[in-house]
Amino acid sequence: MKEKIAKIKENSIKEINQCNDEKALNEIRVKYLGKKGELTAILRGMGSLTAEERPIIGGLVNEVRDELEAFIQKKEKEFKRKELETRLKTENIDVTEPSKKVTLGSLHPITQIIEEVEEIFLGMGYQIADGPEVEKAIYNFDKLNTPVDHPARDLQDTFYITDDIVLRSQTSPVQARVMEKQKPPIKIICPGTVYRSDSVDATHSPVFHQIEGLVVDKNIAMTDLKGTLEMFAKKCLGENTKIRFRPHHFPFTEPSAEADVSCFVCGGKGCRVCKGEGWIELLGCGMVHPNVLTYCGIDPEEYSGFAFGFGVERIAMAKFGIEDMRLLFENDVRFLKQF
Ligand code: 2NM
Repeated sequence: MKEKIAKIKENSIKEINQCNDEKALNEIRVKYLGKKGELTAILRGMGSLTAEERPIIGGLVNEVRDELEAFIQKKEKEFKRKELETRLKTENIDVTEPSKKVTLGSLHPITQIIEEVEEIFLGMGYQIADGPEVEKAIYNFDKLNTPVDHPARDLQDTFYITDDIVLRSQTSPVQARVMEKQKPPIKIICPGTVYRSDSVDATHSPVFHQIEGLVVDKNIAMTDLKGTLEMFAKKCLGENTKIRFRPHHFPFTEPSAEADVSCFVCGGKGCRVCKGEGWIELLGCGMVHPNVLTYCGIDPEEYSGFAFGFGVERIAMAKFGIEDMRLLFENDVRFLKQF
């Protein structure tokens, strides 16, 4: 029996020494130490031994098993180290290889206009304000002097979430919120996304962008409005730009006006961009209605203000010569990267 164990030990050590990968090593482990392995078989057959032989043979088998196990593990570690070495040699990274080219994007034309207008008004001492796009009808309409029977409140024109919550149809609710919170002087512009229940065509989209401005202080007059907007038009569209005001109506301003600018493409002679008019409609504006001031907690006897607003898409289309608004929303990079 002792010779048999010695033979098993000799053979297995020889095999382990000769094997050269982990798979073969594992087969050796199964062959000798597995459930049906040669060494295990000896332990199983111990019943036929005498009481004196049993502890001696048992001890010997355990000794050989521990030795083999340790040797196998040592060999296993060696294989693993060798494998790592070859991987480190073959998978090394060439840090001198030129990297993949990253293409740099550009700002969306809408974002470009918003940032340009922000720069102009920041330069005139304005602050930039924003607020929720899902807005209370009170802020979108009531506080802006827009009565319950006004057509703008119609389900046909405004997206209602509930009876008193809407997707804002203008950014003026931001201004109502600022007036409520902040004492004059107030000088803000509010750029942002607005929503109206319109069908998509070359000049309409249910989602578009507006920039509205608001100034409230003591002794603010129509001349301040006109001077500010003239300066803005020149900075935005060129120093030779002229501006004209036509009477209009808005519920939140009184008096109200629309302002046109001389065509920045033809200078007023008439061309494709101004459709032969020489003038391009730029924005709506007016003196803040005393009711709006009152509803927002400002005393119209002490303070007055002016406000204005325009659609960013319209300006972007005119400035970049884009004839279909849908191009601004389809986000085809081949189109966008031209600007
Ligand atoms: C426009 C035209 C005219 C406007 C009014 C106000 C507020 F909050 F003061 F009442 N914000 N914006 C306004 C006035 C907006 O957009 C065409």
